Amino acid sequence: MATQVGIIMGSDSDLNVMQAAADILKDLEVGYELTVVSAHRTPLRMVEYARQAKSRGLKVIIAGAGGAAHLPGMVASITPLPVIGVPVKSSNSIDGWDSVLSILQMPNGVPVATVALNAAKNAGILAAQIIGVADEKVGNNIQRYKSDLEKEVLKKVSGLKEKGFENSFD
Ligand code: RP5
Repeated sequence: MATQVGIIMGSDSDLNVMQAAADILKDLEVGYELTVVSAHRTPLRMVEYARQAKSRGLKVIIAGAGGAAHLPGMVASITPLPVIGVPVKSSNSIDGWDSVLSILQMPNGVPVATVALNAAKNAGILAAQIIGVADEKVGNNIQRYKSDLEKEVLKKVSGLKEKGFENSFD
């Protein structure tokens, strides 16, 4: 399976959150790589990673960081690839808000598709959806994933009915 998504994070302490992106990409049969790239501690590695990402064959980058989270935005400023940012509620974070705002509030011209706090799973799904536009197998896997979600909810609807909660809709 070709590696199409690069998952990077500011520290290995982000892995407990970022693992969810790797897990869902595996489920959706999207090839990924995962490593630590720190905007503040390894700025030259960050520049090189971003510069080489497209020529190495990546299609999407998922970047997670906590606190003063500059990694997703800086990578997006260098690469032409779409960057999905995952704000991480880290040990140096003030309730996650610093990370959310650092990743979300990008200037015009340099977008980062920011998911919810710690929502690495959604970042993985979004990356797969982007890949799935041109990759039929991945696109079909996304369709299946969505229909499984629907089935799960409908099971919950039946569960509520079985408990005696009625509605006039179904
Ligand atoms: C950020 O600082 C990292 O992304 C991480 O969320 C946070 C803390 O890093 P460590 O001190 O745990 O390495 O740059």
